[in-house]
Amino acid sequence: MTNVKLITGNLPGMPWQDKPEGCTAPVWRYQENPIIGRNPLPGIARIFNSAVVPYEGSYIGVFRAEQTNGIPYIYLGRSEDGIHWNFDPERINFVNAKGESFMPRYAYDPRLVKVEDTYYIIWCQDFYGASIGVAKTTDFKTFERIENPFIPFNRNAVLFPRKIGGMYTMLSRPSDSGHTPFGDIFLSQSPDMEFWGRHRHVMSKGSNWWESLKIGGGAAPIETSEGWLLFYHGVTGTCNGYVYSIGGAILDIDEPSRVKYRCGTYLLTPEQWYEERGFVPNVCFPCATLQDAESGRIAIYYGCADSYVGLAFTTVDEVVDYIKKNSQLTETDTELGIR
Ligand code: BMA
Repeated sequence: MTNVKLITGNLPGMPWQDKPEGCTAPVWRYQENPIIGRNPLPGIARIFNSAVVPYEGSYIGVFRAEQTNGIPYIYLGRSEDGIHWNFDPERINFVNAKGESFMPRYAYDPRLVKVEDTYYIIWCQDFYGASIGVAKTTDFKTFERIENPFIPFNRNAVLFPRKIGGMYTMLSRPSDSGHTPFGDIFLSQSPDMEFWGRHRHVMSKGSNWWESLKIGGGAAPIETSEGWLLFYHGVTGTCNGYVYSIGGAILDIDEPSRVKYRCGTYLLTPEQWYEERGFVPNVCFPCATLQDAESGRIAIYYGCADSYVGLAFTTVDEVVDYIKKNSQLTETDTELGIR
């Protein structure tokens, strides 16, 4: 039994490795990382920053696949164990409501979230500037794009896995057209996944140095008895470029624009060769989790150095305890976030 309850389903067969002997960190890596290596498919140079969900007794995922011409698209993958993946040879064919092909010009950093009976894919795409695209599916055969939720520029949109106060709720990170050197997390709500409003500020970039440049939502928030557990990315700027680490926060369950706890230290930072070395060095970029309510286990899927997919593990007790013990909050964290 866990002290902190995961208010999610059970997933006893999910990927898992016990914490290595002597490890003092709250989150530990899968020993066989990376789980997806370079050139995973003909015409695809790298897969990273990708999201998975349990589906019909196994796993399904949406993968950021960088084609050999450098343009990213989203590919579907399936797995029996959540570790070894088979990818469709062609990118996902998004359609409009009439069933006609409706492809984004590019698509990257997908998240995949089930709300009620529908799976939503949320990604970054061109909308006369970088912004957010959304599609829905119930069968992973037809992927219908719905209205773009936000005007440019915006990235890192992450949907909550259930309605809050009767509203679909999405985090996002307003940005600019380039490699944005700033950025806070905001929240917006919608009655229908089409019209978005009630915008609230959630968290600013951090006062601690590892997240002093910008932050962005990561995996879909996980419902727990302490609030919404959010794994996000925090970025620092160095003389050699940006460094992306994984941070943790707990948001109020009914008013998630209020941060209850926010870890002053990172949970995972680039240390291994596959995180430090790659197309973009020094990137740990969380996009999804799997969790098992019974055991409290959590598996985090994260992009590594814009080149690989890695897995890391923790338990809800351990990570919530760590975030609470190391919490440092500011006024912009705890307030409702409207001015
Ligand atoms: C961000 C996004 C991510 C990427 C990161 C590091 O702006 O483009 O997809 O992982 O930069 O390059």
